[in-house]
Amino acid sequence: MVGSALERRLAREGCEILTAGRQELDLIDQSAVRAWMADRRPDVVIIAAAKVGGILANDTYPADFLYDNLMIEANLIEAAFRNDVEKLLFLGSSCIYPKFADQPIDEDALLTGPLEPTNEWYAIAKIAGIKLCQAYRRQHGVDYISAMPTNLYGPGDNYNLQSSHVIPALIRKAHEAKLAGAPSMTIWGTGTPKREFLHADDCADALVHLLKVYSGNGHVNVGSGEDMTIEALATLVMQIVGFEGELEKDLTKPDGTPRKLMKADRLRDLGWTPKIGMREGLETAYRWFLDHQNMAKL
Ligand code: GFB
Repeated sequence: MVGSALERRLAREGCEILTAGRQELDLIDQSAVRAWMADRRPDVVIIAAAKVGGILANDTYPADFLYDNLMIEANLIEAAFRNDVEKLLFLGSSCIYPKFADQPIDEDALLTGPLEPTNEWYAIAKIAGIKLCQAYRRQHGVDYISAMPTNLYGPGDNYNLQSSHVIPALIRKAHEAKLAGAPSMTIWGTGTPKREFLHADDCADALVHLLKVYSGNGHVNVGSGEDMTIEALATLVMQIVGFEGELEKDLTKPDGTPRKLMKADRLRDLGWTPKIGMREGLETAYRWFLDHQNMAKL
């Protein structure tokens, strides 16, 4: 999802875009990554690839989330260094911060408290990615930077209900409940956790901005600066989809971290603000789902 958004955004920049699709390159395979990098020799590398998923996938496959992400980032960063890549941008996640960090979460809250258990494996891998960039910068003087996006959504999202994040899950559930004429749809947990969301196209725009203007050691939060409860999100999705039934709660499913609104000041001070509002963003995501239902249901 983020890689495609970056391709759309970079098309306006007049640069040659090299992509490494899943079929073409296994990012977990160190020698394949080294060979690809030596052959293509990019000037800039953006690490948008990762093993990602929603709260249940993170909680169910801790080994995959830790191992795959450590390997992907370590292989890419080392291969980039060996091939004199001028600039590298590593993407992390807002789950790197402590479960009970003060809100909104400042970049400096990193490593100040225990992580949220449902996604600590993914978080540890992403923290290691930040530290790799800082270590290569410190030891080798290279311009490797890190950005921490909030929960993202948009075209190309994963709509599998077992592995998806909350927005695609709610879009699909509301759509299917509407078609079935169901009396209700079910959300996981209490509906009280708050989340901050950003459209993938806004995220891509922020990342290109960072590549142009930022060369610092510290990671930068990439968010909208606003959050909402899961229940409010579900109500908005139901309105957009046109499902008028009731909302049920499955309390056997986890809530995860109670809140993770990130402080947006660093990115705003660097001259970037989001452009796509929640309603507009959700409408475009729903349209993409309707146009790609066969693919989205895989
Ligand atoms: O988006 P989500 O799966 O990830 O869940 P996290 C956000 C909130 O939505 C949680 C609730 O409180 C869920 O319990 N929720 C309600 C649902 N209904 C549903 C549903 O049908 N599906 C899903 N998936 N959630 C992830 C991390 O945490 O956020 C990752 O696990 C990553 O590592 C990502 O950082 C951005 O926001 O809880």
